[in-house]
Amino acid sequence: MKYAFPYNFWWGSASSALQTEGTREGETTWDYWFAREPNRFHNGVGPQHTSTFYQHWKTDIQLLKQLNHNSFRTSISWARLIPDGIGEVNPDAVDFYNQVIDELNEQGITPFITLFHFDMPMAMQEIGGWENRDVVDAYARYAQICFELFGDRVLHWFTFNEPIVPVEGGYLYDFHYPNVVDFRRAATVAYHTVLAHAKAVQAYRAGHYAGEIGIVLNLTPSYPRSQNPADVKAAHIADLMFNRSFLDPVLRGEYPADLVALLKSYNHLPACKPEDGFLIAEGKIDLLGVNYYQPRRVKCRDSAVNPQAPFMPEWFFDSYEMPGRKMNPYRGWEIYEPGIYDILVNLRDNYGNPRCFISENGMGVENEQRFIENGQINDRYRIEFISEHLAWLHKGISEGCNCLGYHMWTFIDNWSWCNAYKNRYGFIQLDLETQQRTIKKSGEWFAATALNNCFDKE
Ligand code: BGP
Repeated sequence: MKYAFPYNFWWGSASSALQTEGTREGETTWDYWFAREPNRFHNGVGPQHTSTFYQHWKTDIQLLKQLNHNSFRTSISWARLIPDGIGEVNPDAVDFYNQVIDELNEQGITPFITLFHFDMPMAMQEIGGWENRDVVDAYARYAQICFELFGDRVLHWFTFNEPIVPVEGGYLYDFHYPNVVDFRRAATVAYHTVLAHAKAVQAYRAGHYAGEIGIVLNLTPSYPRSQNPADVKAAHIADLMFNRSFLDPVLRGEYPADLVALLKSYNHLPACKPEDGFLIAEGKIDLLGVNYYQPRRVKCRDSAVNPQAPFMPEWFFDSYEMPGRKMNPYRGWEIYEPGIYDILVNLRDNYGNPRCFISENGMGVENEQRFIENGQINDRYRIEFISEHLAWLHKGISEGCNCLGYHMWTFIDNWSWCNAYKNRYGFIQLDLETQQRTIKKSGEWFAATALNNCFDKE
């Protein structure tokens, strides 16, 4: 069958500043944490050793072109642009981002720019990070500076990438700095992130820029083990905590009433100010980026909660391993292609069918050198992964979902937070020793699909 996509469909990939650029003076939480606990990073590789985009941006953009990208998302590093978070703007950073943005535009690749992709300037973390409302204001200033500097040539802005992840990693589950385990603080961080988002949207609207502004959310659908009401309730609460805690404010301009009621009943609501509600309502977006990697499967808890244990989302559900599930064993994530369709249908039916696109989807695989044939990685599994997801996305579009594009994670193998270079995601193989870039089979497949705006599959 032939899967054809709408005219002007966005074909591209996503990356982030910290994971690709390298060579940075402004310190982030990642640099700080790595200096103290290098053992927490796979093979002791830290965030200064990434895929050298700072040096190779021009030739890398040529590679994007070879992959027939018409769009590409990356982020601006707040710590590179304003090293202490609040003070002087670094002119070298302005030059660098100007050059990247101009070159992308010149090559016919529309730049999509994220303002915050997990990389908090350390100076901001030192005063409390997202727990401190002063950091919200500092972020709003940083966003405004970016709009003023680059807003004439960047027409697609994203305030945050996966804002729930720093909440989960940094304040609940110990996989980001500052490694806190405390639900109330987590809720405050999430809440202040929504306020920061809304302030950036407000600043963007006030500046009357030509483009649009949105956010990128990892909408991990919550599937109940069964239709038993106890399982359905468990899935509903997981959905409220992990998806709707951001989705509802940015699309509806308010929090779900049952999430507020739940947190209130456990005395875990963050401190609010009376004017916050108005601000959140102003934070409604023009465009939603959806990152989709895996589903979340839950069931009702088997055991009673230990009242001595810290309050956690898992007080309300257990995770559920569906028999026969398909796994990506390297990342430990389930692969469930219909999830992409379910997300789009949910947006269509429950959120007014917003303009959206798949902003990340991808498959990290370990030790890909074993698949080299005639000097090239033959990553058939990745082609299968993409085409299966695209088939479900296509079905969504044919049923009226407003999905405008598909971006892969990622274009060149890059540094991956605590996993560093363990799992490779790129269309292009990176040789860590020589920094040489070689297109994988999946890159060729994607280039052909983007060029033809369609692909064939049985
Ligand atoms: C997303 C992030 C990316 C990227 C990707 C792959 O959550 O937005 O930054 O890292 O996941 O995940 P990982 O690197 O953890 O394997």
